[in-house]
Amino acid sequence: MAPTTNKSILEWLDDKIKLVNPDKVVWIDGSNEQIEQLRAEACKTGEMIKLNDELLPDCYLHRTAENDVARVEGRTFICAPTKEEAGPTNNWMDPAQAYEMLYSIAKDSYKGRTAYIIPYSMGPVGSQFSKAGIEMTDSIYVVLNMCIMTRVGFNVLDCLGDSNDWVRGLHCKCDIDAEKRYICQFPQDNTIISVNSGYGGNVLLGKKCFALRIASYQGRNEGWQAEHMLILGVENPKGEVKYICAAFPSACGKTNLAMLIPPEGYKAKGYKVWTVGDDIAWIRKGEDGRLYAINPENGFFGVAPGTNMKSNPNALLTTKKGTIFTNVCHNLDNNTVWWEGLDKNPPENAKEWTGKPWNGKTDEIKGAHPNSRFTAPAKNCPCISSEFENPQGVPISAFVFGGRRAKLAPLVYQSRNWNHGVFVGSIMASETTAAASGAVGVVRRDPMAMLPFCGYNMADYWQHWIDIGKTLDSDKAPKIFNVNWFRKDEDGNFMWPGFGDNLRVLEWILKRCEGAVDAKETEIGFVPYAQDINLEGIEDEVTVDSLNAMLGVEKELWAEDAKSIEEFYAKFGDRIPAELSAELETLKNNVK
Ligand code: GTP
Ligand code: SPV
Ligand code: MN
Repeated sequence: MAPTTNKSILEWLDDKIKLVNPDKVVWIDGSNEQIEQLRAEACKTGEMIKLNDELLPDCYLHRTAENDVARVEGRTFICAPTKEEAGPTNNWMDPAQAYEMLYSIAKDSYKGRTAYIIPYSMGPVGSQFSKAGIEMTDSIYVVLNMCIMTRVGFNVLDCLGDSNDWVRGLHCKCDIDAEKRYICQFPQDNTIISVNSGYGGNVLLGKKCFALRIASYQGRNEGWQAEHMLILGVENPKGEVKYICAAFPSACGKTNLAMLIPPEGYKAKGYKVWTVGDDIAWIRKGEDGRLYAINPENGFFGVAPGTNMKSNPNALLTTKKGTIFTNVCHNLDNNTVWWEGLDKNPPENAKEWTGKPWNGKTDEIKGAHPNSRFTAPAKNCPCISSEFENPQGVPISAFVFGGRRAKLAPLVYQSRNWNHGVFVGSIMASETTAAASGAVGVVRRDPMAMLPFCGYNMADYWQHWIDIGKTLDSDKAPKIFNVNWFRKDEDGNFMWPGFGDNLRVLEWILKRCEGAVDAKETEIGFVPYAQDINLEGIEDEVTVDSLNAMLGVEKELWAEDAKSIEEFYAKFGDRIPAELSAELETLKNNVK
């Protein structure tokens, strides 16, 4: 019996169940008993491997197909009524055609399988920020991941009542045929259909498909924002906590910044960092006129390689129980997991991520896939914020944009005002990473880190940012900054130590928000005076000269960049907000 009488849900499910034709239908209630039972079943079929219960209690390993290890941007579509509405940065398909094609792929694809129906909430159940979704899937892996990443349970249905405001999600594994893989969003229909994949961002439909692509569209219509942003709180020695939201592209340091451990000197003074979210922020104006953010997720789907007790101990500790590891290396000696950058001792008796024997002695074959990930409950995180469950969210002092850029972008700079800040976000560029299939290390424009995730025309999304700014009093609007941890020297080495030391930059950012420190006005915005970035404890790693080089604004490079921004903007025709065109003119004049 269905645990709801909501007609819109029952009708949709009835229709989709007829389409995919499962042997059995199971509602997911999120209970421990049910989760245990599904884990056992997945271990029996080999879909999951139970890991050492003493070292990694309730942890599992899963391997995806070798052709299915990352998001597939080329096969991700925004199926809006017109191509214009999807805009030049999205793939578009006519909704009627898309439905027809997807239904023909999905037809009877659950034969011999079970349909799992997952009612879930993005955001704390009942919060005014939150939204409900239902995902139907034929994958236990998806069920178990959704039970970590979202709030799953029948209370979501109770809260929803008879409302039609819920996101429909249909996932069909089919036979993981890469040629028939499609990730389709229908923003106007609150609908997502994903076929022929079993990988994270393609199939955990609450995450990128709903909480960013569909939600960004909803937010535009309803006056709020869905952003690819971490949320962190910085607690100063007086015990005051200020919150920052930061947008970096995939695998560019959100999880790391969100969980950072202050450098020794800061720790001694009493600084602390609290994690509210590591990937997605939903943002709306509060009654006091400030912007508030929640993390709609309930867990972390984090990049494994490079995570270690030095770079991100909080993330590593978060993965010690109740975690699903995907595409990492399996250490057969003690039935645990390993990845590049965990430590310097690759296991000698192991299986690499595809399941083939591996002895850790070759550099050519990696133990873990570069985009291997952990799915870990947020409540495991040693630095999880006390505000994590706060239905009102946390007040934002600053927005930070940033990407991977070996050259050009300084370590940090501040925009002159809100509209200039929106411009700074819109011109973000970053080197591509393994988070999506395709070439790695190619610089591309990735506005607000939303290039793969904006559910409508990016120019309209920028307009939405501008419009939000118009509703904010200037003393309440978050200040907007840009950072770049990835600037390289002539020899190709990172110039900034990064990770925990990034707090030194956050300190400057928060001081700027309070008006407590001066800055140098340059062609691109406000840049710190070198003496205002605290280098205590890292003087032998970062000299004042190299800091000055990282803070440098090279006019010729910016003039070139301005040309490329102009070309990028041209793709949007006259949809570009006038405010942003004006900012581009200012930049061109400044760097002439
Ligand atoms: P998604 O989950 O894909 O959205 O990514 P994310 O932004 O959360 O990425 P994450 O924090 O997992 O970043 C992973 C990569 O960034 C790893 O290769 C890290 O080593 C690298 N990284 C993170 N912070 C820093 C930093 O401050 N400096 C340098 N040089 N590398 C960093
Ligand atoms: C990203 O690629 O930005 C991620 C991982 O956070 S995924 O959920 O696969 O999109
Ligand atoms: Mn992400």
